[in-house]
Order: sequence, then structure tokens, then C-alpha cells
Amino acid sequence: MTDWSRDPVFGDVALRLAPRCDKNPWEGDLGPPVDPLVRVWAVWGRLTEQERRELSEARPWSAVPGRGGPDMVWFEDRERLAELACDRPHISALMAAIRNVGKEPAQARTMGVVNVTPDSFSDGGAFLDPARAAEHGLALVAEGADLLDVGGESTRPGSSAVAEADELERVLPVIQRLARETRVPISIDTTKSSVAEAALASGASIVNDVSAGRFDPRILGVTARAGAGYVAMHMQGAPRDMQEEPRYENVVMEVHEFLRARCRAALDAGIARSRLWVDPGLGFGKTLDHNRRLLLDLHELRSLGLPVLVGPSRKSFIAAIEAEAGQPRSAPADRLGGTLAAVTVAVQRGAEILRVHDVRAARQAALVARALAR
Ligand code: PMM
Repeated sequence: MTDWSRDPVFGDVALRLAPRCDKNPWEGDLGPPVDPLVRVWAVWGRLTEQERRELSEARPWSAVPGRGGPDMVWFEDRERLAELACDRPHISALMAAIRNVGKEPAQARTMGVVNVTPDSFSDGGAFLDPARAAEHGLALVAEGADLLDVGGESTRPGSSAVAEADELERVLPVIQRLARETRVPISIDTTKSSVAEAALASGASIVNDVSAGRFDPRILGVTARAGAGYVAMHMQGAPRDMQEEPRYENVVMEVHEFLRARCRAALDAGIARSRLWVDPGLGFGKTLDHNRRLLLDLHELRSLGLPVLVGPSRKSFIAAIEAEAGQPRSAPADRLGGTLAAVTVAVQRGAEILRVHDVRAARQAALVARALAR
């Protein structure tokens, strides 16, 4: 008998939606194993009225009899299901989870942070000199970084935008040197199309846009024309005011919906689906509870069918958890333990890219988190 609650990816969904289910729906008395994509099951008793109505529309479906009505339903019309799942995180999360059943989650990759800024919250000023920044990037590669993220504008809460010329002056020499001296893909952390364009021409191959194209929509076309990768990150508001009073009805649903819409815009601008990544934007217009919910429900974002990148590294939610427990708030550079705890949770919920300052430690945490989730 399969214990679904132990499955690394499916476990969470199974626990919340289907605690009564103790059978593998593709085996034994429920029929032979089939392509999981075409058979999605749901435990009827756990669904809301609205969800039942939505699922009932997705005919043809088969019901597995249970006491007092259908116990489980499954769907065999792949197209109809994909259509239905497209706008409904709840259903699509179920689909994504099922798609991952039995599959080894990929080993998460690390993206080392290279901030060429005077004021980033954790390492501001440390690498403002281009030579030091590039050396730091190379050191992160030596620690095992799979990617490097170079940024010239701080996005810390309360910060204001940096002039384009300053941003270019900070990042271009660093990208050029890193591109010459390492084979690791380089991303440019910017919201400006002009900076993205120059960085891509200088050796970067990914645009990491914390505004997901809201601040400067041309960035999508620039990325598309270069055939580059694109990280669409969620943020409520702008860095200047994002932490003033972040509010959500349902943070996971809203972030999911935002990312879906922004990925639609990216696709419409010509960015290939295979080049898109999504990021819930920990700390960007979020309280401790919002960050906690997003980390715990990270697998729900996997239902977008795109790699999920997450950046918990040294963020203030770690200090907020300490404060909640009556402990002193640690300084950003002293948040490695908290970062690794968050990395563990993220990996066990299917994160594929970890944006971190401490690459060696995060790689080890990710490896062990995955091995222990089996
Ligand atoms: N966090 C920061 C900057 N850029 N980009 C992505 N995609 N995700 C993040 O979480 C993220 C980011 C802020 O952290 P830093 O100042 O330490 O770089």
C-alpha cells in the first residue's frame, strides 16, 4: 500500500486534500498504471462545492464509488483538464504533484549572488569595486555555483531606483570578466530594459527581473530577441514602499495568479516557455506570515509547469522568526542557519534554483534535504 503522505512532492497535497486516501489510484483494484497526466484524481469528500462543480464540468470523468457518493474522481481528457487547470491553482497543483509522483525531483541548482551595490541589505558595499565583485563571483563558482546573478541596484525595502548609467557602470565590467573567466551562466538582476540589453550583449544569458516586466515592459522584448532566460519574480508594489503594509486575501493564490499573468506577458513578447522561471519573491512586499506560507506551499507554484527559483538567503524573515521566539534579531551575515533551514523546506517542496550568498553551504543543505526526502 502506498503511503502518499511520504511522497516528497505529492505528500503535502495528499495530506491536505486526501488524508483518507490510502490506495495508489493507478494500481491494483483501481486499474492498471496509466500516464499520470491523463488521470487526475481527487477525493471528492475533500473538495469544496465550487471545486466539485468545476471538476464536474471536466467530463469525461470516472467516479470510483465510495460510501455515500463518489469517493474519488479521475479525468481522462487531457486537453480539457489542462484548460481547466490553467486558471485554478488548486487543481493544477494537484496535477503537477501527480506528474511528479515517482519521479526523482531534480537536484536543485545554486545561483550565487554578486551584488555590485553600496547598499544591499546583506553585503552592500562589500563588492562595489568591479575587480572584487568579479573575484567574489569566481570564488562562488569555485564553491560550486551553477549560475551567477549580478546586480547593480539594491532592491532592499525603502531603496530608490539607481540611475541607468550608474547601474551599467557597476555591472558591465563584472559581467564581462565573469563571462571571460567562467563558463557558468550569468544572470543580470535588473528591472531596466537598457541594462538588460547591455548585460546580454556583454555575456549574460539570463534576465532576473524582480518586477516581472511591470517597471519597464520593454525588458520582455529585449530578453526575447536575445533568446535569453527570464526570471519572473513576484513583488507587491515597489522596493520603496513594498514593506509598508503588505496585504493579501490568499498570498499563495495571488502570487500564483500574478506569475501566471506575467508569464503570459513574457510568452506574448516572444520569450520561449523553456526559458522562463518563476519566483515567489520572498521578502518583496510580504510579512513573515506571507513568506512562511509561500515557502510551505512552494509546490503550488510548480503547477505553472516552470522551474521555481527561490531566494531565502539571509532575508529578514529569518530575523522575524527569531524575534517571534523572543530571541535577538540576527544581522544578515549571521543568518546562515536560518537560510539553510529555508533551503531545506524549499528543496523538499520542489524548488529547482536557490539564489544564495553562501553557495557551498546551500549546496550541501540542498543535497541532504533531497536525500532525506526520499
Ligand atoms: N532577492 C533579492 C534580489 N534579487 N531576485 C530574485 N529572483 N529573487 C530574490 O529573492 C531576490 C532577487 C534581494 O536580496 P539581495 O539584496 O541579497 O540580493
